[in-house]
Amino acid sequence: MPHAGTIVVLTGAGTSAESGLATFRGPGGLWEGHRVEDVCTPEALAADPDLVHRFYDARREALAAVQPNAAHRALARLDAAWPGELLVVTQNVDDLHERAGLRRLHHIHGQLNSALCANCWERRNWSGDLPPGTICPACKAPALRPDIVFFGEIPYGMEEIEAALARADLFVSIGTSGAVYPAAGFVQIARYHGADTLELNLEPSAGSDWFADRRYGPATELVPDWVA
Ligand code: BJW
Repeated sequence: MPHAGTIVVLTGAGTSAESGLATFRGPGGLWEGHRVEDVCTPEALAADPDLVHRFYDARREALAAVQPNAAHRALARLDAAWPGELLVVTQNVDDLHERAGLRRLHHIHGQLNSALCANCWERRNWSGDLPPGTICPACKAPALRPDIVFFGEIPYGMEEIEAALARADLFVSIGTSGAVYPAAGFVQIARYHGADTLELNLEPSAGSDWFADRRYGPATELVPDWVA
């Protein structure tokens, strides 16, 4: 049971794994068939837009076929019931938290169901395929790309997130490997400012030593137990 006024929760690919979406690293991971530098950098997008757009079209299609799981639903219950401040920061580009009913949510790495104009930087909802060269309805440039934060790009909302971490009483990390910054450093920021820290994961993450409390198992069991 959460016991603090301000809670910041960080979620990663492990939160959606039991819905049927592959995680990134490890056996069976999303990048097994793709080199990360082929699909997930601005340079790769410029060099081979067809490959990158196809990769995200396939991810968007996979997302349409899956449903939120018990971990997403438990966080939505926490959101509905928690009278204090709550911010769920997700690294996931899926929309399973929203579909479970979570409202206090921030997508730090962008969203599959969104497109970004590389000319005017307007973001808009997007469903279905997004071929390279798609015209931006706002500025008319053929510059719509997946609204995804690639390596070397600045994650969304860092100022708001760092402020929330600084006043957090509790920081909880769920289903993330702790391999990608800045999210991997959130536990250190929260600790520095005096928050309690809890890791919920299938196995210890790269940053597990930073957490005061650690529980290991599937997110669909750990998260409902924690929220109950
Ligand atoms: C379960 C489970 C179950 C499984 N139940 N658990 C050197 C040092 C430090 C930093 C850098 C460096 N060189 C470069 C950098 C920066 C770079 C970085 O971190 N690189 C590292 C590789 C070292 N970062 C960036 O470039 C970022 N931008 C940046 O830093 O800008 C500068 C700046 C920052 C802040 C302010 C101002 C300026 C951008 C990073 C963008 C990451 N993008 C991706 C792709 C998104 C699109 C897509 O989905 O395709 O985001 S990479 C990928 O990794 C994706 C994820 O969100 C992210 C994290 O992955 P996640 O979620 O942790 O998944 P996995 O697969 O790694 O782990 C799954 C976990 O789940 C495991 O732990 C399992 O055990 C667990 N699990 N089943 C519970 N059932």
